[in-house]
Amino acid sequence: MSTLSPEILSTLEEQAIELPSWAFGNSGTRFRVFGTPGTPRDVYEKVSDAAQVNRFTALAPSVALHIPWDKVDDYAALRRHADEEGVTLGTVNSNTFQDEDYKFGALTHEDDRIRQKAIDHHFECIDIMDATGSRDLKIWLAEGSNYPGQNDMRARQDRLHDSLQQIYDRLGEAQRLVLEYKFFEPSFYHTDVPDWGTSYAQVATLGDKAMVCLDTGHHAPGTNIEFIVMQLLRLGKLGSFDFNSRFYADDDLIVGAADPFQLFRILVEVIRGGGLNNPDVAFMLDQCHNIEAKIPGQIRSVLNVQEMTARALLLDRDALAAAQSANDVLGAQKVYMDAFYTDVRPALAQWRESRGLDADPMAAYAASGYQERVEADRVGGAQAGWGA
Ligand code: PSV
Ligand code: MN
Repeated sequence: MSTLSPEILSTLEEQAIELPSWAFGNSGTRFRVFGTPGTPRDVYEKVSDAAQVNRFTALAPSVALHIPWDKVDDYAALRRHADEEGVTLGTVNSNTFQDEDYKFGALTHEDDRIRQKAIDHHFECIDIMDATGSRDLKIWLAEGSNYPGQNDMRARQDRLHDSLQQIYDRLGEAQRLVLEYKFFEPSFYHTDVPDWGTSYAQVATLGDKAMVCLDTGHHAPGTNIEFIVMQLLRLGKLGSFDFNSRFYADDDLIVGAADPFQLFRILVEVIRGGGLNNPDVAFMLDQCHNIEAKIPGQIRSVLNVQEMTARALLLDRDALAAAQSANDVLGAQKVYMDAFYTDVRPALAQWRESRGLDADPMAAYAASGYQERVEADRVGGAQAGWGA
């Protein structure tokens, strides 16, 4: 008998996880970016690679773009290409961290010319969203300062609000802005949007179409991320996840690799707060594959999210509620851990086959010949990468 009920399976069937276009390009550290045969040279090839992940998992129907990395002349043509590959174009990520002008800030910059340039970049992103049919504009800001006293932090918050308001006012009816926070890096003393509270405070003043983006790698070690998930869902402001995992800093490793139990705890709160398969709460990956193969790295990632969602759905909420209201500490913990320790992989493999998918998407991709084909075809040109 399957460990997963028909109700759980039909919930899982709805799951959708957006892939980042940059995961298919080369990436690395400041020490070295290693090239890989077959790496896409442009966004068309990135979209084709992303489509492979969806083909073998039915979990990843959309691809997030990064501007200007994925800029093209004809977005209608890119949209058609995505459509032919069976995916859609998703979140548009802005970029205010690679231009000389942004050395001391962008949306918070005290020079009006530079701040306007950063605002205009977001207007351009919204124009692109109109052409691609994307709903979400994701804003992650690198700005902050490196030394105490370097900047007036308060004035920067005020300018940030003003900039975000101008961007927000440009959004279409069905479009949203999600503001991502990160506690440090590249700024080392203060960051203008360092935590969920700051992101929440900024988006709350903008309006209903502005939400918080929670990147799981953007917290200090030991942070109780599931508490933040609970609170943002409670406040109706959790707009999206950037899933990945970390050992030390913003490692952007495969989600569920460093701490599978943390992923379970997060998904338990997502389900508790009504955030699963809820269009208001977008699931995305934000990862880089510095040394492992990229397409299988993304396949592994979406499967990890699916497997942990299945375990979280197995949680016996009635038994947990009974133990909680009896203050049965050990009983509650047993119910919680029983779900976490249930191996759902055989049941998911069986279910995949019943839906016409391969039981083992990793093996099926490896046997498909796609990798060999792109390695042979993608000769010449400049390989795409994070930051280019
Ligand atoms: C930089 O830390 C970062 O990883 C953010 O998490 C963004 O979501 C991503 O880059 C894309 O800009
Ligand atoms: Mn992110």
